[in-house]
Amino acid sequence: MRQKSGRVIIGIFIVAFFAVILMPANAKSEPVKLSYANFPPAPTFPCVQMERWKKEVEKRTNGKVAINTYPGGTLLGAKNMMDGVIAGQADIGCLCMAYQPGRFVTTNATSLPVGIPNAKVGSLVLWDLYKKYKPEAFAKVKVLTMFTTAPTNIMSKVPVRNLADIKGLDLRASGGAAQILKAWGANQVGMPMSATPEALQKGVVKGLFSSLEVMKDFKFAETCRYVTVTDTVIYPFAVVMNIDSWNALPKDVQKVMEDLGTEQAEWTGNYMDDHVEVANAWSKKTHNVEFINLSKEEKAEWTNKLKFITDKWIQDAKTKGFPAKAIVKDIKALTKKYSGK
Ligand code: 3IO
Repeated sequence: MRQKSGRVIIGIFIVAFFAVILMPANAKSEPVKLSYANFPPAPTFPCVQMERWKKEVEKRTNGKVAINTYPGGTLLGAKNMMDGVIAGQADIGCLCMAYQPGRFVTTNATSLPVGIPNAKVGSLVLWDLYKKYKPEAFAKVKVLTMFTTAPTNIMSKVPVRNLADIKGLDLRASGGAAQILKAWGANQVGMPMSATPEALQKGVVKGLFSSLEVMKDFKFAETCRYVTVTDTVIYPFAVVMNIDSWNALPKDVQKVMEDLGTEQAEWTGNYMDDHVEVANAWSKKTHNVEFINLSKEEKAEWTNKLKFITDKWIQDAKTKGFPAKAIVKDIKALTKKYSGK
């Protein structure tokens, strides 16, 4: 009797011993490590949202995952972000879809001139559009969130007050925004944002067409002393994850990331809208940047020149087999919904 209970006690100790040395190794001390690549420098909005997402995921998973962030194209650059993530060179990557307009047809339709008023609305519209259509372009990745910039404006070294001023002017833009510049008669030069500081410095371009927070975050206000207020189209972004890295995650970690999708889109939109305000005040105060408002008649002419773009896009996308009319209709309806109209 005594001997038997002694063996039981030893048995319990052995089980407890292995439980103690094995369990923490699984459950606690070894977080899943994920790399997250981004193309522009750390102070810019795609990286600010990246750090916020990292912090939230690490917090909400109680340290089950550890995310290493790589801003500034140190792991993947602007144009190989999608393929790099698919190939597993990074677990997660943030990309600007405008840099590959033919690849992301459905989601890039949000950069048609349909009047998205700000980044918050843009981000929620884009994210809903993605969830509705689940475009084939993302079949090989897990999409974690999407968001947009605030509407685009002209930042330039020379003042642009009318269509005559913009005629033949070398201005940088990508994707949907590039088409807008062409329609206004500019000499549109295409390159990712990350290549723009050097192009401006070398004089390859005389300005750019993007959201205005870059005046501060890239210090473009040092060379571009003029802003022409057009508030035209947004640039759409996506955050994607390697599908094997995603499938390897514990279910509860996946849930944390999925639950963050809409919240992150809205957070980033809000951050962008607020930050544009901060940057505009800074540009005026620090570099005496002139904000040029087009007269009503002038503005009408500029808007007129963009009228063909959406119809042309519908025709082209339809030819490629996309439900183009429905996509545009949905973007317009979602824009109304989130604008509170
Ligand atoms: C952008 C891209 C990287 C960092 C900051 C940014 N602000 C607006 C954009 C949009 C964009 O990708 C572009 O090319 O204008």
